[in-house]
Amino acid sequence: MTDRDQARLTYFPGSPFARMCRVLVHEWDLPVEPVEHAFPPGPEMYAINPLGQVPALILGDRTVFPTFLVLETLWDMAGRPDAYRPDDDRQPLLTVLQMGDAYTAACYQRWSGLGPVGHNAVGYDPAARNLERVAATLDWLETGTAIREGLSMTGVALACLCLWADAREGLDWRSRAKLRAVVDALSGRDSFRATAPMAWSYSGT
Ligand SMILES: N[C@@H](CCC(=O)N[C@@H](CS)C(=O)NCC(=O)O)C(=O)O
Repeated sequence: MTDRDQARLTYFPGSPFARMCRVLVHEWDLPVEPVEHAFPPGPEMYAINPLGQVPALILGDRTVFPTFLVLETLWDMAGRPDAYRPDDDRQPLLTVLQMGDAYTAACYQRWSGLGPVGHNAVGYDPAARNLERVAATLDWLETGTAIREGLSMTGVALACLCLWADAREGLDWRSRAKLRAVVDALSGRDSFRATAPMAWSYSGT
């Protein structure tokens, strides 16, 4: 059995990062078995990925993480289709993924009910700053050339984050016409329909 035959992908049903990978597995019909894990993750997740996070792509005795490398590996397994052009796409893809880290960090800070516990020696609110980063990155994508129509890895990453925001906290991404067109088109694909996150909202109580 080759590494490719043994491929497994860890995911939580709600995870936007894992969804990017699940979408591509679906789109490219890759022999990768999605393996669902419970959220919040237990300590056993650290044995798979030292960051304790999904997604991780298990290829025999090699485990690939974080998301960026999982996406590049899936693209490689698919025969390097045009959905990713590394010279042009590496920077925007990584930037979108880091925007996702900033956005999820801001959301989780709020959903965990945490507030100030002492003097703020940093000079800004990290959650607010993360949301500023998200807005600035969306503007950068809207005005630049990084997002292409159709199936692209950067577009898939962006769409999974925007649609996760719709299913959770809410984020004003639809006011950006180019991003809206790309995300709306992707969201109608079977791969997106098959991997949609369940709705959830923070009640604050
Ligand atoms: N920067 C990470 C982000 C992955 C991530 O945030 N995964 C979330 C689910 S969307 C997770 O596993 N959260 C559990 C935790 O952080 O303990 C990557 O690129 O893989």
